[in-house]
Amino acid sequence: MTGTEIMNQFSLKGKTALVTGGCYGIGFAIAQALHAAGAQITFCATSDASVEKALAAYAAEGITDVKGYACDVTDETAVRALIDTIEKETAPLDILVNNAGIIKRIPMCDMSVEDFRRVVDVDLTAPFIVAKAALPGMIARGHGKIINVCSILSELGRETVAGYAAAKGGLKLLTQNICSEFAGQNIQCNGIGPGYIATQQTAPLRELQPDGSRHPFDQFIIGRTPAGRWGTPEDLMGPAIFLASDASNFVNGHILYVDGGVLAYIGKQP
Ligand code: NAP
Ligand code: GCO
Repeated sequence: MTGTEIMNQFSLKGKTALVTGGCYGIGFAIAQALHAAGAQITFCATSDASVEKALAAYAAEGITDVKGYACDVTDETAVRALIDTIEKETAPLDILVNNAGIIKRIPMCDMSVEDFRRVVDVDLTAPFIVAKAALPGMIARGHGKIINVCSILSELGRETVAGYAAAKGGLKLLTQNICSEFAGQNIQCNGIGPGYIATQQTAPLRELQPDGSRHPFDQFIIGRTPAGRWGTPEDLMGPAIFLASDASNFVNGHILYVDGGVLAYIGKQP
């Protein structure tokens, strides 16, 4: 291969992507990255208000050809309609990024089963619903890329996040299962497993204390991360382009952890 051909493997020119929850935080950064690599971007969020706000944020970044839709990813009928609309209004989907997610931090014995179910519904069942809706078209066209946004909590547990860790652990295995079932049809399904990333979702863990000092959890994460810092949404950009592009055509069922080394590290010695 020539140098140009090698670098062209990373291009997403002519591809269409759906990023669920691509309004801000990690989803927004991934959408920006796929757009920069040449893809046409679509995204969904929970409400028209979220979509409008996000469209303004994309425009502020100079991205005006993005399309946003209000769609609850846990609603199978709405998701099927969303995929149909995208395929009619934009183009058939080449890339799906299951990014939408929620967390509820509640000690397990205080957590209601409804709260547990809602987290699993959004973080695990919804990626199944959206992938199930996107796969038949991908199979018919002979190619497709699915990226599931997992977490280091796909591998580790911690206090107060029973629903989230159960869902993200399940999402890792759903990723492997989609690979197992559809790799033969040239579908690559991989996960990105962010470590602790500074977004709205983790803002409560970084709030300054009344005396101006850092939140104890913030200090804990800095100490637990060999890189010595929180990740940023931008840290997910390169990995997302890689997993969405032809450069990763033989990478399948893999979870690419983007965690500053957390999973490699036993913790600081005393
Ligand atoms: P975030 O800032 O809270 O953004 C979550 C996005 O998901 C929002 O756009 C939200 O839409 C959307 N969403 C939530 N429920 C939805 C639903 N039922 N239907 C459609 N959209 C829905 O989260 P983030 O921190 O960027 O995280 C993004 C993903 O990365 C999540 O899956 C999260 O679990 C995962 N993750 C995050 C971290 C981290 O440290 N931040 C680490 C590992 C993994 P609205 O704007 O309409 O609410
Ligand atoms: C928490 C955090 C995590 C992160 C992330 C870690 O309360 O422990 O919110 O769940 O969001 O998923 O990778």
